Amino acid sequence: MPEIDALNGRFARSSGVAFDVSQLGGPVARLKFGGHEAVIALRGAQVLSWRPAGQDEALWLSPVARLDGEKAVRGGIPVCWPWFGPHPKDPTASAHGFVRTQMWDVVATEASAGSSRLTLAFEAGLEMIHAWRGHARLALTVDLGERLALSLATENRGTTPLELSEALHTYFAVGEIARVSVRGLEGHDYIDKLDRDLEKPQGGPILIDREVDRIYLGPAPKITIEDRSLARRIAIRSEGSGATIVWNPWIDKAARLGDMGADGWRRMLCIETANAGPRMVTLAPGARHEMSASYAFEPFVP
Ligand code: TA6
Repeated sequence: MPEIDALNGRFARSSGVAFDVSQLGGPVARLKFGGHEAVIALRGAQVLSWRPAGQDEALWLSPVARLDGEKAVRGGIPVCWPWFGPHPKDPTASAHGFVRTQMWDVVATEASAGSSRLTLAFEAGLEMIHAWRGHARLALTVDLGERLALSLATENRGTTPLELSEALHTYFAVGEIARVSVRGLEGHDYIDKLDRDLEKPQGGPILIDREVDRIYLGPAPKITIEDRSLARRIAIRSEGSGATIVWNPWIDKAARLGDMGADGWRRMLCIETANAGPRMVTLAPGARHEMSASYAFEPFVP
């Protein structure tokens, strides 16, 4: 566990960046800027909370989340890397890679006139786990300004090409899933993970009235979540991403997961900026790849 006083001594930035131990049991960074606030767990480099000025919490977090590393924290913005979903070859490897339960290092912080910023890094070497045979440096930068912006950068430090799939697995808080529409993916084909991985076309806006687990193919520069019950719209912008996952477990899957609380499935929607499915990234030795997503509230009259 990193020493909180040492972290604050080196990286605290006036009122913009500070470190402490979360009541969930692990070290966190707290970013503040112009009335906006965000909390990032150092374990997993996982954003746990984003509260824009004048708004309720924008991210959903499991009521039983713990930061002890025993289990990936359900909610906030998990970092899925170096594979998305099940390991492509090893069924014993954990889903969504191995960095979301590991402790990351604080490498930089900044409080400027435009934002408060935190950069965390993780060195994934050969000794990591049997399912990984690479050497890479991973960095996640979280920028809290009028938007919340995340950038996930991978540098291949090995001597062979690195095959990569990844996601910022963002759990957005919604008032009532049945009163939400997702726009910006119209006309995209998607892989339906619940129907034999069949590829299907998306007609109009996405409405959620059952379990949905879809990999939408192709870059989607702007996606919006329109939440009629909270009367708010969240705009999601992305770069360096060739796929977007839309996921809601609905009733039965949520019950099987067992860590979503009584009606968590009604209060969340995952829109995940990714490179996944057929849209993998291949990094030559020494090459660097960056995937970014930013989130902002927009005026919305239901
Ligand atoms: O992103 C959707 C998904 O792949 C679902 O299939 C479901 O497994 C979800 O991720 C949660 O995965 P996790 O390993 O965090 O329980």
